Amino acid sequence: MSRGVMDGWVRESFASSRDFRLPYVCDHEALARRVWDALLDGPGFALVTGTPLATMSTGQAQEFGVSMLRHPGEPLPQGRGADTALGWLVRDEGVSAHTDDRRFHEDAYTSKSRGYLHLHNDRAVRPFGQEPDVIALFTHRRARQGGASVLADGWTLYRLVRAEFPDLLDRLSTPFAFDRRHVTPPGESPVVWAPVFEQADGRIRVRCNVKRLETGADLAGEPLPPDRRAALDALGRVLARPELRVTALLEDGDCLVIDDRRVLHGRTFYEDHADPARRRCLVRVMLRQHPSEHTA
Ligand SMILES: O=C(O)CCC(=O)C(=O)O
Ligand SMILES: [Fe+2]
Repeated sequence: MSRGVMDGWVRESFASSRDFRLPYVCDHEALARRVWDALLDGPGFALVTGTPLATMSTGQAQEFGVSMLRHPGEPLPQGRGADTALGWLVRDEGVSAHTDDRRFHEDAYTSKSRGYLHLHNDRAVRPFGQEPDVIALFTHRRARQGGASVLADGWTLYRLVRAEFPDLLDRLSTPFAFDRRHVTPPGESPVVWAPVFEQADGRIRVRCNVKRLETGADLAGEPLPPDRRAALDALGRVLARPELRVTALLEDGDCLVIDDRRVLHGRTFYEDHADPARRRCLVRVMLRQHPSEHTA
């Protein structure tokens, strides 16, 4: 890996996926230390290869994912009501993120679709009232075709916006409305307000989901003035650059661990197996960092 990854990486920063792969070890405490090194002192993500979760039933896979990650952080509940789980199943349940007229479908759980997912971080919308520091995506079963993970560095995004659109950076540090209709906790507002970029503990933190920023403004009843619209357009234009993206096709058993405060993730469209028992299924775990790790 090239030096300077702490300033932000681009695809060329990695000679190969070996630069971010970590072989699974059954000492989960030791694994947690390596994961935190990659998250806090490396590129902000790690691909843990070869966990035993691929050979388990789906229920066991959910339990294994949660227990493997108890060392790095505190797993957070996801879902609403009876659907709540620490290990959330990401699989196609027939949901489409787009309506028939190709409009984005704001209420859909995009994690329950097989469509393309644009780059985002989960914490941007405070899903189910949670603010995860880290998310992990375990591949229980991969798709027949497609469904690759796509990553982009939020620190690179920040650096490029600062260099190329300096007058828009201030706007992005003020609160924007995010539409979270699909993950609103009961009785709470479907809009959350937060800046795209903020500083915490001497690091930049990113909240980005361009689609949900667009619909968020309408939902909040506060159409974007031209300068804030221009700031979101700049964000979208920078994020669209292919040279910023790393794409990784996860094998069964692989687990992608991402610092959700820094690195954005997305997914390519996928085709599933006809046999329901073989269809793509990921277990998503969201973590809050244990206080002791803040000084790691
Ligand atoms: O299906 C995937 O690879 C990612 C889904 C996703 O972004 C999520 O569940 O947060
Ligand atoms: Fe996500």
